[in-house]
Amino acid sequence: KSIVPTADLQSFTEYLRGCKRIVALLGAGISASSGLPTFRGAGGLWRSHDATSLATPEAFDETPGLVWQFYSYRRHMALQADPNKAHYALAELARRNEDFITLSQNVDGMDVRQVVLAFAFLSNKSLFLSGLSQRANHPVKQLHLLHGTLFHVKCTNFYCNYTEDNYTDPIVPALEIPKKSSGLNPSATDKTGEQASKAIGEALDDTSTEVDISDASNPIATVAREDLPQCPKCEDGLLRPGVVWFGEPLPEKTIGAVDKWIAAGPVDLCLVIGTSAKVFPAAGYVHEARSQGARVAVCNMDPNDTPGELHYGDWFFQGDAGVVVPEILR
Ligand code: BJW
Repeated sequence: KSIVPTADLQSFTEYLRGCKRIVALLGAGISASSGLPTFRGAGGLWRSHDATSLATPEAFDETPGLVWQFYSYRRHMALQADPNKAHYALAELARRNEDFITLSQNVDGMDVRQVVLAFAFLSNKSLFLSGLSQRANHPVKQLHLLHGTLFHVKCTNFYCNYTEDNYTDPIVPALEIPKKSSGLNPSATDKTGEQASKAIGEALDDTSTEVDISDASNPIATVAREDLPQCPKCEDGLLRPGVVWFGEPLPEKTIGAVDKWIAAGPVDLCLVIGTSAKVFPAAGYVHEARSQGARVAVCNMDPNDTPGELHYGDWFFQGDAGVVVPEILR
């Protein structure tokens, strides 16, 4: 049974059928459907820290160990998450319509150029390595990662330009997520030594045995600066995640490509999915599309999280993006 009101669904699908130029702005809510945490509201706390307070150059300067623990945890989670039905529905829309672009604020993916390389060189492995939208087979030319990716790292030394793609989990041993005691002891069981070590190996591979370090009641060790990822080129700077923090510019090429697409003609429809639309310049694209005459369709769990006010002719679809998006794009 559909959770989307029939009248809204009908008027939306009729309008969608006539649309040529469509832009979707994605936020953490779409990945929440795949089990990844959001930034604001419920789920916006990492240990006792507001997630947005860790996403700043100042936080990295002051407490690089804590900030790396936060990002290392998120890299680990993103590598294990699977795309959900919303990612697949958007990928399908992109395949049907070359004039549809997705602007993702999420960093669980990788740079478009690198996805192409990964597909060429790694074949099946790339399915594991790339981000949620890419793994749902979203055409890469139509996908723009506004806030970078967790799997790109760069040197913090102003005079060094070192960058690399890095999927190693953990990126350095000091950032390994501790395991709970498995409770298995080969000598205390009636298993053979081989059976017991296999059971222990399985238990150690099982993420459910990991300590949930996002929960502040579980203690974590302080990681010393010298144990954090170091730049192999200048051998002086720390490496940092290649994401866009507050106060930093968005990737120039990405913004250039998006601005060119926006300028190429009026946008008919703007989908705003799982984002509080509070962060600029990303949220500004909704206003820009609207100023060109686009109608706006918002999908969010929270009816109060909309980009400014909804206007006459806009739609609000309340619910889990993983359920609502495939329904409205069917
Ligand atoms: C569900 C759901 C489910 C849950 N289904 N829904 C203009 C005006 C005012 C301020 C500014 C401005 N222009 C720039 C600024 C400053 C600043 C800014 O915007 N500040 C605001 C807070 C006011 N912007 C910047 O600093 C940007 N840089 C910049 O402007 O540079 C200029 C410059 C030019 C030249 C030289 C130098 C500088 C950079 C912004 C970077 C944002 N970075 C982060 C961290 C990225 C790395 C990381 O991931 O750790 O990006 S912050 C964080 O917020 C992250 C997100 O991408 C971004 C947006 O969050 P999002 O995705 O909307 O998440 P939530 O949690 O807020 O919302 C989730 C939503 O989902 C909620 O609504 C839920 O209800 C919903 N939901 N489950 C559907 N299952």
